[in-house]
Amino acid sequence: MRKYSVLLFLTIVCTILLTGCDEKVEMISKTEIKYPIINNKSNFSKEDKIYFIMVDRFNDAISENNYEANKNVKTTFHGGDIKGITEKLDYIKDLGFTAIWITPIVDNDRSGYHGYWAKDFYKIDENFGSLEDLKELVDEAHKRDIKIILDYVVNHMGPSTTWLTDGKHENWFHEKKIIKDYNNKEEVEDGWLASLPDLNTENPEVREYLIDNALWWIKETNVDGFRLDTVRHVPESFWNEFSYKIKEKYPKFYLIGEVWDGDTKKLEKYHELGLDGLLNYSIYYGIKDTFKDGGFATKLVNALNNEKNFKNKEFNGIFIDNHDNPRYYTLVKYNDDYFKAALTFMYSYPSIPVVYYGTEIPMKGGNDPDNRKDMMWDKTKTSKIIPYIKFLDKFRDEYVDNFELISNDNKYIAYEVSKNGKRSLIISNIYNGEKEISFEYNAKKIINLENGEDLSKYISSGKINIKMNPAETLILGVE
Ligand SMILES: [Ca+2]
Ligand SMILES: [Ca+2]
Ligand SMILES: [Ca+2]
Repeated sequence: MRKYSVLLFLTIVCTILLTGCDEKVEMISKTEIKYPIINNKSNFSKEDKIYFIMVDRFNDAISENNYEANKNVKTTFHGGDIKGITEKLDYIKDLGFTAIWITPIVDNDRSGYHGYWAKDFYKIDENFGSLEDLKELVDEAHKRDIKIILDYVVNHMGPSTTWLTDGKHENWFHEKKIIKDYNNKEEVEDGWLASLPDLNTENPEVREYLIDNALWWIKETNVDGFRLDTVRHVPESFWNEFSYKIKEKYPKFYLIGEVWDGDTKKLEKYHELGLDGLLNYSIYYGIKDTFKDGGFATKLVNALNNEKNFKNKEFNGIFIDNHDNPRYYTLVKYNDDYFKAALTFMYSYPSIPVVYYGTEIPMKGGNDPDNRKDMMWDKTKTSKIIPYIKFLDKFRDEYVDNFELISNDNKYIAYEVSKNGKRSLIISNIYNGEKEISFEYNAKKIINLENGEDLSKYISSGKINIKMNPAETLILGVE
């Protein structure tokens, strides 16, 4: 009798275990790369210039949707909305931009004014407007030859997502373990970014959900690209499948990833998985360690050397600041010359310039959230940087296709850009004092493109010999 009970017990246990095994979803490998790579065919190129907008902080067109807005609190909604962007399309067009990247617009947690704390992947946050508003933005932008890029987050959801506890999303999240060691790949991919529930993208259900959702946004709204958030926190096999499934249906769709790392080899790896471009943190560090009082041109030169690791750098985004880093104007302590030097380099480099809203006025701001202040519209009437950005925009269209480093020491950098046989030489004095600069260069005539002044007297026997003002940048037309 006792023996019989034991047998019965074992049979039941085995049955449960076996059934359990049968029903258990098999997780997808994190590293297996099995989908073809079909990137580099998007409708973006180095002819594009992207204007980057934090939706909540740009323009408040409708006060009726300011549900959670409180302008006195830096870390909650301020009232900016999708219609507010549509209203300003002519302003953005006039600055020369061909595309706009907007921070995520999906329904967020209460204080997720920035959009990166998703609550519902299929709904637009009530503070930002409606799906109709987004469709209208895309249509109106397209009428003006402006493309729209949505910010898309698959790594995590907002801290208070109900999916953690609703019983319907078993195995949808990685175990709560906050990332501490950012050099440990497994921890970076599976751990939680601070308090953010980390989606288990190895679960085929989660993966299918996210890919379906991404395709749904493209189909519904006709947007032109995604800026992919927190790419290095999601396994490689995900990006390979995600890119393929989007490009299989929409080969012209543009995917640009945020991999917060200055190592171009690491960035290029994601390009090889199927993304078109990366936000270039290597060049960003090079720019910010060069164009400032006490900067060294060698920092940017080193970054330029590391560009060899990119196969298609023209699809990368190049930037001087963003919503995660201090505004450049603050970084250089409001020195207009260094600020212009950095802007000039960004507009001269043959990747895609990505300009953070407010750069053109120029706005100040330290670390997050100080770098996310409301756009100061009154300043657009008096800003001296707006004409400079318009000048750089035309300059880029006319001269920027090829790029070559010509000469440098620690305290100056000279580089040449050219397009359709037109050449321009750009010299930046990094030293915050007058500096004699001399280097070999082949030219008959040099003209200051900003004011038309002929500077050919500084050419002699195959060399340029010029005394430059503190932190000065010269943009020269060359014959
Ligand atoms: Ca509003
Ligand atoms: Ca909400
Ligand atoms: Ca993750």
